[in-house]
This record gives sequence, structure tokens and C-alpha cells, in this order.
Amino acid sequence: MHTRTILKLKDLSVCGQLLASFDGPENIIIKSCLLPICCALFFYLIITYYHLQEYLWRFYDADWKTGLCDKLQSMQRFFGLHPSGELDKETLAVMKRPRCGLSDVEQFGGTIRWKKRTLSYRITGSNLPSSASKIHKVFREAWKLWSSVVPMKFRKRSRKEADIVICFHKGDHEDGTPFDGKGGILAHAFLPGSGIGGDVHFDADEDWSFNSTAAHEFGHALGLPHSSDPGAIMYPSYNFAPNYELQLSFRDVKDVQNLYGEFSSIQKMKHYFTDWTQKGSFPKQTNRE
Ligand SMILES: [Ca+2]
Ligand SMILES: [Zn+2]
Ligand SMILES: [Zn+2]
Repeated sequence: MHTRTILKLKDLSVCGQLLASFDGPENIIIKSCLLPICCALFFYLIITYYHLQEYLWRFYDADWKTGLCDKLQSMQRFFGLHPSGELDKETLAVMKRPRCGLSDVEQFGGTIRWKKRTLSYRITGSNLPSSASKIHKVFREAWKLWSSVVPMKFRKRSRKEADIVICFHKGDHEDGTPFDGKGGILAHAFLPGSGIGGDVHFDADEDWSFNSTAAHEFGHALGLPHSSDPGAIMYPSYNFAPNYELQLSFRDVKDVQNLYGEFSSIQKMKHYFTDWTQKGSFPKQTNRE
């Protein structure tokens, strides 16, 4: 483990040299001023190192055998940064971005998916951060994004059991992956399956701007892993740009169609016709490359 390169301890040695250069009793005041700065830098590095370890452990393989430097390089490669293995400014900036709680390196092999074509979802819990009608609207639009490219339907249920249960939770909510308050992790989801499988949890401590977060988490609920394409909905950091238009990337479409197939020609025509009668226009092409 190349801790020295990750922590950049040379910064500390510069401080040490600086302190040593003010030798003699006449420099005692200067030294007493520099000492707290050096201590603050030391604690800053220790805290940063702790956060880095936690981040890499959570999102880049929880295997003790893989060195921290190797994990850091995998992270830098995933986000298109120079794989220096050093905790530089760009890497720190990526670590601070709000993101999804799932791993970036876990692959599901394209075999974990729902066998049925119509899925039900239900919103439960009491921590709704906004009006129920607004939340339903956002979720409906997020599901529609996926149902516009694969032959799947998503139906909301108010009472009975549903395939996908959506909740807003604060902190530890007893699924082994506690939320972290404001910032950091905004949501997580479970892969398709029975019980908790397919369920989606949002951090109730966030100021919600759901669009891209919901669409991303619903992608996981369908069985999709993270994508390293910055334009993809399945990129681990959510896109909150003010003028961001919610749409699937070419990669998102290909990945979800690998799991659930494409529309047949008849389904495509029906889809176009429905859109035309509802909006008076044909659906726009969402497959961004
Ligand atoms: Ca959070
Ligand atoms: Zn995710
Ligand atoms: Zn959870």
C-alpha cells in the first residue's frame, strides 16, 4: 500500500523543514505560530485519508487484499481522471460530489432481471420531503424514461404489496447501508429479486431535486450497474445542472435493452401512435451518443 504517495506527506515534510529553518530562541514566536498550522494540516490529512479509505472501501471493492493505491487508481480510471494513485485536487472534487450508494465496480453479468413485463411500485413511509402528488409525478416521469425504450410497464399501487417499494429514510434504516445526512450519498437501490429486491431508498435528509436521482435508482431496480459514461443516467454522480434535460444515453439504452429486449415493430408503431395522439407530435429520439 503506497500510503506515502496517496497522502502526499511531502507537504508535511515541507512544514517540518520550515519549522527547523527558524532555529534559535529569537524565532520562538514564529515557531509557535507555525506549529498550530502544521498540526491542522496533519489532522486534515488524517481525516482526508479516513474519508478516502471509506469511499474506496464502499465503492471500489471491500477486499482487504487489494491495496488502497490500486483502488484509488481504479476510481480515477472510472471517472476518466489520470490514474496517478495520488489524492489530487480532481480526485478530491469527485469524492465530494453527491452520488449513489452502490459500488462502481460490481458487475451483475446481465443475468439479474425481472422475469415479468409489468412491475408494480409503491411509495411507503412518512418521511416524504415534498407533496405526494409532486413525488408521484417525478417518479412517473422517471419510470417512463425506461418504459420508452424497453417493453416494460410500471404501475403504481397505493395499498397492496408491490414489486418495488420506494421509501425515504433518515440515517440508519436497518438494511446495513445507513444514510449519511445531507450531502454524500443521496439514495441506493436493490437489484431485482424477491423481498427487498428492486426496492429503492432515498435519503430523507436531502433537499430533493429528484429527476436524475430517481431515474438512476430505478435503473438499478431494473438490474443495471453503474456506467463510467458521464452522459449516462447510470453514472454514479447525479447530474444537477440547471438546464439538464433528463434523457437516457446511448449506453443506458443498450444496457437496459440487453436485459429486457427491444420493442417489436408493432409495439414501436403503437408507441409512436400513442404519443402522437396524446401530444400531437412523434416521440423525440432519446438515444444520445
Ligand atoms: Ca446523504
Ligand atoms: Zn447508482
Ligand atoms: Zn436503504
